[in-house]
Amino acid sequence: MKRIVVTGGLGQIGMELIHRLRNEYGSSAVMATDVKKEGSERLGEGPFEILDVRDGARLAEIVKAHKADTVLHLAGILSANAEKNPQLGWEVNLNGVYNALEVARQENCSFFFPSSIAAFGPSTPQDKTPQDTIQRPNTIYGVAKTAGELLCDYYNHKYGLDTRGVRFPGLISYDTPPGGGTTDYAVHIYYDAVKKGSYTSFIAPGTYMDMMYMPDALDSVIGLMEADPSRLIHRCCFNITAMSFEPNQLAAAIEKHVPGFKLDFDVDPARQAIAESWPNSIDDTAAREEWDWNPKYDMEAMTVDMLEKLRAKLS
Ligand code: NAD
Ligand code: AKB
Repeated sequence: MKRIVVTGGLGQIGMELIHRLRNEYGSSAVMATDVKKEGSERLGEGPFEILDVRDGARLAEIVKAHKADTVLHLAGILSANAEKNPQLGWEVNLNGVYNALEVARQENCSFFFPSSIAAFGPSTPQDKTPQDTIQRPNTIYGVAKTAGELLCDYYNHKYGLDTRGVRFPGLISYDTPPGGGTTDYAVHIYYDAVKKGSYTSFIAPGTYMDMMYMPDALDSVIGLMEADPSRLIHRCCFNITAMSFEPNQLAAAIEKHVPGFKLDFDVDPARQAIAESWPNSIDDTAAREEWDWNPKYDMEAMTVDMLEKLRAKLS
């Protein structure tokens, strides 16, 4: 990656990824875009353009003008929000991917697609979910992610486009709040632990989902995009994970550092149904074998760092 365009750059992932990419490749090499402008000042030095990914012609102008060789397509509507407006979810999450792939094809750019554990569904094997398995998701977010994965692979075999992607689990971070997903409870719990010493979870006890700390997620994007293509058997998308837990286990890890921390539950049926349709844990052997994926943070290391960073941020 030398000259990069990022869509959806002001979200939970984009904001941190752009800082990291600009440190690595230079500020002027990384063009940040998003449908909104609010928050763009937090990106600091480097180019920024307003872009709605439903507007393929505007995306083409930006990629051409930037002389980009890589498009990192992060723009999206997360699971819980997409379920509230499925039409918008489809337009942004699938038509947006199609537009971005077409531009990447015309400009011969490498392409990164952030799929999700949401690309699996109730009929997928739930434990140690294999890399290649049944994908019949029942959310509009998951349907668009699965279709996006297939489209990325199609562009690879049809046009030889260098498409690559991962199935992110729930991402946990302190810099930018999550954008309306099902795994957001695992971020909110840390904020409330620091602010109030207690948290009310919208996800029920016993609900296991894969999770990852943001520094590992950023490493995964760079690691995969820089990987030797001759080693890649898979393209779109690789299972990756760092941990799997249910709410009480996370609360116990937090309680070690926030004495007296209390967790209770007020379950949201909509988000609970989504969570139950996703795997309990996924198998990321293919990513480990094909591009040396190896996360650094487990639940304990993440908890220590999250609490330290949030105490500094919220004090
Ligand atoms: P986010 O909601 O925090 O950010 C998404 C960004 O996309 C926002 O800044 C939003 O303004 C922008 N956006 C929305 N509609 C747009 C449009 N029409 N045109 C251009 N930009 C638009 O999401 P995130 O957590 O940063 O996720 C980025 C990508 O990674 C998404 O595709 C998401 O599905 C995927 N992903 C995220 C997670 C996670 O836990 N954060 C897990 C799996 C996959
Ligand atoms: C969500 O909950 O929607 C995201 C995801 C796992 O895709 N965090």
